[in-house]
Amino acid sequence: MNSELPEPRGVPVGRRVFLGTLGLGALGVLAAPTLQRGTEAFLGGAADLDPTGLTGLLPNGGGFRYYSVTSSVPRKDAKNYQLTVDGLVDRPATYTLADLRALPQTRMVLDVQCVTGWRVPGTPFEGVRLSQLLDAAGVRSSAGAVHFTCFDGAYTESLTLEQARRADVLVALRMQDKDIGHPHGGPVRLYVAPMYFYKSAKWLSGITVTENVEPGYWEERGYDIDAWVGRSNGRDDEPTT
Ligand SMILES: Nc1nc2c(c(=O)[nH]1)N[C@H]1C(S)=C(S)[C@@H](COP(=O)(O)O)O[C@H]1N2
Ligand SMILES: [Mo]
Repeated sequence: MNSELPEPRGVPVGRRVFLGTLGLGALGVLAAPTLQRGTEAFLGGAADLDPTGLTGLLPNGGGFRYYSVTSSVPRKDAKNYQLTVDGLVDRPATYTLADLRALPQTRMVLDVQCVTGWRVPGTPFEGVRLSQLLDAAGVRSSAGAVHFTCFDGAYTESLTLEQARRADVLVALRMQDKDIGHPHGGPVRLYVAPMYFYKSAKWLSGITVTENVEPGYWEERGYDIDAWVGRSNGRDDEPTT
């Protein structure tokens, strides 16, 4: 399957239902998972053909689309969020949200580009440089890559160690100058500024240093592992960096 998502053209139901719930504010967010299940049931077989599920049809505000490959994702916050760093490192570590907030934060404002075509201009992201967490863990000389896991229980991503050490790769705590909310992958998501947005794994829970690149969720389904915007996936978008 080499199709991340269809655009919502021709399927106005999910969009209309979700826009209705947005008006309810926090209540709408709480209600969204139920509505998603209802929408999936309504559209029946279409969901079977789309590995992302119909969550991809739901607008996420400010030009973003809400993407999840699972039908529901547990909620994590400062009380129960944990990020583990392990694998080929000398000092495995576990970070709470407070731990991450106490580290130096880097803010960047660049465009976001999804491989299906949508782009959101000038989006602030802020967080801890991944390179800082890798340095703190003491990456062993045998290591060549980093594998990322998520608390949705399904999504994964990968970078080479060289890519992971770039200054524009963040373990992001804030997006659009707000703490990252649940729909956008909060409380912590990866942000890989120069690559298509599928590299920016939401609901990040694990960073494992590995010997070789292990293709992520979408890469196993046909997308490029080296996902530079404008230089991969057969696309010619304007680069984001
Ligand atoms: N855990 C997880 N991370 C994910 C995805 C996902 O389905 N699950 N989708 C990816 C894709 S394809 C995109 S375009 C962005 C969407 O981010 P948004 O939902 O904040 O717009 O998240 C990326 N990270
Ligand atoms: Mo995407």
